[in-house]
Amino acid sequence: MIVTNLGRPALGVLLAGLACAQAVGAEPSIHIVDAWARATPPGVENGAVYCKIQNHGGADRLVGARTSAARAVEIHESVARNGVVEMRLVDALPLDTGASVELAPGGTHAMLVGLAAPLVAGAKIELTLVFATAGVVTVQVPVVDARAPPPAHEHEHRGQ
Ligand SMILES: [Cu+2]
Repeated sequence: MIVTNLGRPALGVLLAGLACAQAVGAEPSIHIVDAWARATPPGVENGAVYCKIQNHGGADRLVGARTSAARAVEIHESVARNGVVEMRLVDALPLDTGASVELAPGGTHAMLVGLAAPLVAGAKIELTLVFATAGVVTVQVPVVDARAPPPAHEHEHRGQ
């Protein structure tokens, strides 16, 4: 009798174990770590998100991003030219096998274009990154009041 009574719970545990194994197997090969967004003062239209993208899978490409916090998300790289830092739109950010690519102030960043509201320190926004192979990866991004403000010219070169 005792064996019979334990039958169903034991099966349940077994199935739970299988489901867990599947979840681990389906874990995305792309990891996003240390994500943060710079807090923005009222009236500023654009924001920026920084993070590290770690690719534990095969060669891949970051091909897009979106967030409910802004009208659009563009991948930009900052390029110094004639002593002036300009931003350039990146269609696709290549990620070699095993690569760790850092999006950081003064370099490549995810630009939030047309903020729905100012980014307030302490808040969190959700950012979805789209990879050609790994698919969609969504991360929670804390908004940080960065101590060092970016150079005033950092984001003033669109359309030139
Ligand atoms: Cu930018």
